[in-house]
Amino acid sequence: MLLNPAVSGFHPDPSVVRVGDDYYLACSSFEYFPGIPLFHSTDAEHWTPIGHVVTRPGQLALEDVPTGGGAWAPTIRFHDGLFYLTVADAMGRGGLIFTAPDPAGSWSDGVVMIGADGIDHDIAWDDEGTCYVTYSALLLTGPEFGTHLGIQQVRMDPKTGQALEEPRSLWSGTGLKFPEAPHLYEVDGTWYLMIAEGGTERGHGVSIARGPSPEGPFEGAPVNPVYSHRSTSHPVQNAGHGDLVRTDDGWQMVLLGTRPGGMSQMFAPLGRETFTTRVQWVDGWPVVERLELTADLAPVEVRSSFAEPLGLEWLTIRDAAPTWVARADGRLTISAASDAPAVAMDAHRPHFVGRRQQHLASRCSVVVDASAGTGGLSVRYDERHHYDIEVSAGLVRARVRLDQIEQTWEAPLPDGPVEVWIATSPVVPSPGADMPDLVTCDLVRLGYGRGADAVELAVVDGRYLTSDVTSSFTGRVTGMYAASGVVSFEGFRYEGSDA
Ligand code: 6LW
Repeated sequence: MLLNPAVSGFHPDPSVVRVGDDYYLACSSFEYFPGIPLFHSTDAEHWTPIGHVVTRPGQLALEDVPTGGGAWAPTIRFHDGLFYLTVADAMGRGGLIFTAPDPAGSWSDGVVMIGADGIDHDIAWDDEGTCYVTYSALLLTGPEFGTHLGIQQVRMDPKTGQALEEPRSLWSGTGLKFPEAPHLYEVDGTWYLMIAEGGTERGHGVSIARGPSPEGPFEGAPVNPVYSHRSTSHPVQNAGHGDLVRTDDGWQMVLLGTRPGGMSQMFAPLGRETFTTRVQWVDGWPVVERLELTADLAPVEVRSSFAEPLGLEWLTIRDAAPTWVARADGRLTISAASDAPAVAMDAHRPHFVGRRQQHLASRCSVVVDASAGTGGLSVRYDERHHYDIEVSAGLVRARVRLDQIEQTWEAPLPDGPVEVWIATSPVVPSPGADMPDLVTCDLVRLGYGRGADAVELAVVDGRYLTSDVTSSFTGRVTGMYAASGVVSFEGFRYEGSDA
């Protein structure tokens, strides 16, 4: 049984490549910086973070990207001694090609593709070295915003990003909605065009066609989708958006999926994560094994002392050059923006440093010194959907922000540093429970103080902080922020468990 999730927490749209004995995997990162996380593995099962493609300002147009936009659906490939990564900077720079000699970085500034308008760009070469870019022609600019022209392809000069012909339409699935995530492979002389269709929600699936050349003509598999969890009660839903890789023991598919909670399996707190499963080839078509969740994932505890530079898990929002965060004496100091809104986490670019929630049961805690400002911990999906626990002189405040709706709970505090925490616990449907308790995914607890002095200020339904409800389709990210003045943080701890 393969380890699943392969990469937990908000890590959608995985793409994988093998080079020699090494495997590399890349995921989407939307408005977060650093962008496009990369993982390495020597067995295509255990993945270690090695860096990001986007590590400098200008590689993505992050600063003003609307919610839901940013880095979407990378494809990672290796050709002629160079790694290539194509991605759509959705509602930002558009389709991009990055290159690097070593995937751990650094990556190029990115060339904008011209003449291949859409998302989910795949890049492939035939034996003569002709480069093909195949993509989902969803138009995200201009008057035709939102129009979907199906799967298209162009021959391209990958150095300049210039398409060498007008887009040609290719096989676009069985007619389900949103044909997307195309990948092109040559397997023993036959070309395969694999796509996702059915939409990235519960109807998601993987379909495939084959043909004699990278340009087709393509003929769909006798049974498509070749993989989907739609209309099943599998604990992983939304399964789709796959990429294939040949391993020493056969083939594997990496794909995205969610882990929704509650009886209706409607709400997935962590967003779309990366899973993997084995693939056999029968009569020239892939037969995909049903993926299994790994039952015995060990609990995790990560302490960040801030004595060392911040690790690869830390993220900022729409800010590739944060000048407002500093480290000294084992503390992280965040200075608030002078123009921060009354609710700081409502800002488009809040002064926030956070990490993904990667387990269904989780707890983040940190000691806050708010003697020179106001700040705390927030778990967010986006600027319109977040739960905060905030400290200011003599006061601690829990807040739920759900679009225009806001509720707060307050308690007086003695002055001085205080530990605040945000904990999540999955809700297991039980007999006699009220309907809301049967359909929700988890509870989010916001509180302060330690041990016997711990005070739970609010317990909130977690379903409102899922991509099924929010404006974004990312995942939960929890971290520290400043709302006014200068706030310092010590001893951040993330604990997680899926048991
Ligand atoms: C991704 C596309 C998708 O580009 O969501 O709806 C986009 N499906 O495949 C962002 O993850």
